[in-house]
Amino acid sequence: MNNSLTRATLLVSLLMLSGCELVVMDPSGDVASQQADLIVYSTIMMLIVILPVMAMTVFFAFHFRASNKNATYEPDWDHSISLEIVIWSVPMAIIICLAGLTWVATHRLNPYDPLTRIDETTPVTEDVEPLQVQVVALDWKWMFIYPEYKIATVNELASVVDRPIEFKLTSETVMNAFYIPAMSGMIYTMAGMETELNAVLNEPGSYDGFSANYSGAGFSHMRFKMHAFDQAGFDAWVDGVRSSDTALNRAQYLETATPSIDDPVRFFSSVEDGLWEAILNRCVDGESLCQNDMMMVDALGGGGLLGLHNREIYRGMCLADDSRALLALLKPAARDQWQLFAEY
Ligand SMILES: [Cu+2]
Repeated sequence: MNNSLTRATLLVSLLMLSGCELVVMDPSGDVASQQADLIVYSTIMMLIVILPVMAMTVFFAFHFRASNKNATYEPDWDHSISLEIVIWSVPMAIIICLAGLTWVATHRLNPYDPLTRIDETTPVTEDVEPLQVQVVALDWKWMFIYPEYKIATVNELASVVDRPIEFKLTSETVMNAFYIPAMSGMIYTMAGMETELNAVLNEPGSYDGFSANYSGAGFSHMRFKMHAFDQAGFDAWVDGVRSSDTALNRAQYLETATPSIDDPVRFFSSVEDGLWEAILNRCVDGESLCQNDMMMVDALGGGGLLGLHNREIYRGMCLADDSRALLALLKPAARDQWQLFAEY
């Protein structure tokens, strides 16, 4: 009874493990398949050490067992140059190879770099425009803004097969990790910061996406579907989103951003201008000082205790989409200097 239970548990966990491997090891996006290759090559390389060690463990335990009188007993043996050479050179060679492989792969797959190829045989040509998607991790749902189409969704993402996608990501509150295993590795989202991911999906289908970084009560429901359509399917999807009767303005954003668990898919027919910059700079409510303006205030002498009075002066003046407007107002002559400073 106990034995069959153990066996059943083992079988179930093996089946579950094979389920995980299917997506990660057989993905539908070029970036993820290169990452899967890296996992395979590294594993094979490490097995060069692991397999002989495991085999030798069994062999030594068996060969030098107490009852085997044929095994030579050498209690005073202490050093062997040839053994030392094998023990040190093989792992060192493997580490050098692993390091080289990882170095090349991580630089080639840098998520901030635009894609250079769509798949193994197709390079990205100059006329290919990546699909822009702005991602906001909310408590506990995902918001996706399509600046090119001026639409937005919650908990549903769509793309065109073989069209590179350029994600810009941020979070409204705590850290999350944006992860679509079929497409690429995960990338963190953090409030007040913009991370980036370049990826592509090469096969039509519907893929799972979720947060891979624990973020509180509704975390386990922070899931969405990513669709990869052909161009016609994508256009139809965009039309579907456009036919929604809700527009995404600042008030609507703040309402959507209130914590909620297990949210349905939502569509927004339009997106207010400058919303992404306001989200990124944490001033959607129009009350808070935008972070880029705050940084500028700091550059102008600081907003600490001594500069507290500045807050009232700056309130309402700063617009996220023109961070230099305030400076121009305060110090017109410094505007060009700031430009230099920003470039530096
Ligand atoms: Cu970590």
